[in-house]
Amino acid sequence: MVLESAVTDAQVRGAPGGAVITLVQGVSGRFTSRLHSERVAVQLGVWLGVSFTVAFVTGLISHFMQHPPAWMLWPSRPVNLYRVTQGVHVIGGPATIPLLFGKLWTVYPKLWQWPPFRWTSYVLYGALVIHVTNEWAKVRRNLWTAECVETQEEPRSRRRFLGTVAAASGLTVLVTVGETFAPLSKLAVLAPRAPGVGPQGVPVNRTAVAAGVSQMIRRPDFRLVVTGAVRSELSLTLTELSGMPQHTVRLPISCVEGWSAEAGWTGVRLRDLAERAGVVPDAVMVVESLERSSIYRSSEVRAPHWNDPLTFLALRINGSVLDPDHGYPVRLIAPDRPGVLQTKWVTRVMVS
Ligand SMILES: Nc1nc2c(c(=O)[nH]1)N[C@H]1C(S)=C(S)[C@@H](COP(=O)(O)O)O[C@H]1N2
Ligand SMILES: [Mo]
Repeated sequence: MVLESAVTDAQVRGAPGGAVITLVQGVSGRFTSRLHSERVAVQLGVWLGVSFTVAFVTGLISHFMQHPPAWMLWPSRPVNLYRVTQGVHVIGGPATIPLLFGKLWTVYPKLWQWPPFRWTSYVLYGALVIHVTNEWAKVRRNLWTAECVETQEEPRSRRRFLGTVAAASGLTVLVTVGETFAPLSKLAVLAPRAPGVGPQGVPVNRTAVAAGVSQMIRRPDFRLVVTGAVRSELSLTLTELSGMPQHTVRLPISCVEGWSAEAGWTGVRLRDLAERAGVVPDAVMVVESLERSSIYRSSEVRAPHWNDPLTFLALRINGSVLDPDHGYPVRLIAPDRPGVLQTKWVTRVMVS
């Protein structure tokens, strides 16, 4: 949980940032290494520009998927979109650090200009754009023009340096990517969770005990209620819910922490429940958990998602009844959606 909010925060604040904006320019006489050069700085700058752009855009996607303004309707397809954008966001973050250190070292003479205050990712990215615009002449001179000065430094040491930075970056990807790419899960020493590790082969962030629901979810008078702006309110026992048409789908849980894990989910389509209750097509549904106090105890399901035939109130995972930690007796599972919005221990659907 701590990690989870840290990740979300970092997305918004754009760590590990401030440094880049001050990085610039050339060589001061006191710094003798040929790697304190404009050319190396430009090459690393291009890599950094790409990785910052990717981090910024995927961070915005995650932020607005979790907290969409009223006018914003996220698509429910492709089903793995969020899994990919958030995987890239979290796994790409650490990979940027070696690039950043490489560039910091290259422009070391300028380092004392480090800003003494914190940037938001927006300010940071805006500043980065200004920086790149300012430095554009150098980029052109060093990357694309024939006058490109191989004599400026010994090319072999430059290549070795850039190679080392790239390798360090690649290594951090290698030891994280297993959190979402199962074949490399054994290498995922930097990952908070690994696919396949957890009850029923799927990782868990918040257990039923931690959420304080382990007694409530076993009560024989459990009901799933569909209420609010409906033609006829529903109040279904577990037996009635299992008596409705059951479907199976393979969908991932894609946590904002960057890990993701796919599973087979079986249950009732949310749109079948909506139809039975008589819900208007553009209604907003709020799925509520038995969990009492948590920011993840409910989540909003807007029309593109609840109309999607892949959006379920799931009763089973990989063929067996949900483990308490996966949301027994009922949990939401929907395509292209952050894990934080895949509400567990669902007992009520409020329609508005
Ligand atoms: N009620 C409730 N639902 C919740 C959570 C929670 O803390 N409470 N955690 C969410 C988060 S952050 C994730 S990543 C997924 C994880 O689902 P899993 O534990 O089945 O893998 O559940 C989501 N659903
Ligand atoms: Mo999550």
